[in-house]
Amino acid sequence: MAPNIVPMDYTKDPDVKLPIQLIINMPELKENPFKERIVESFSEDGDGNLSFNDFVDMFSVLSEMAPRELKAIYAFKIYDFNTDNFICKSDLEKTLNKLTREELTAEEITLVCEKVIEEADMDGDGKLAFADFENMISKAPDFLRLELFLVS
Ligand SMILES: [Ca+2]
Ligand SMILES: [Ca+2]
Repeated sequence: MAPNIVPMDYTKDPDVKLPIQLIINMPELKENPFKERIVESFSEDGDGNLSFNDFVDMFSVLSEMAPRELKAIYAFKIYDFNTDNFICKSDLEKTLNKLTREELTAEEITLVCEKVIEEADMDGDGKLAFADFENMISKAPDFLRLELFLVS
């Protein structure tokens, strides 16, 4: 997986971090509208730089072979733009804008978000906790298909 981008001595020095700018420009991620969020979600130090282990985790979750439950956990993190552990209306609007590559109008996005939250929000607090999110992806599995955006 992009061995040309990993420095030759990388595996010998596990403390080396791959900077986010390098990763989001990899051919596998370059066209992905969620690339910054994906990398940030796998970054243990939280600033978007990846250790070798983070890097390997990222590609295993993005692969088609990844277990559904693992994909769900990371999809939730990726779509939670403001990292408050809930997917609120503004997170969902950003997600839908990216998923639809900004082909919908602002009004259409708002309508879809309201409908999705209304249907998925089981405890009625107006935002989606992980359990609500699982409910949502059981109805709209496309939200889980992170590999859709991987350019191979
Ligand atoms: Ca959030
Ligand atoms: Ca809720």
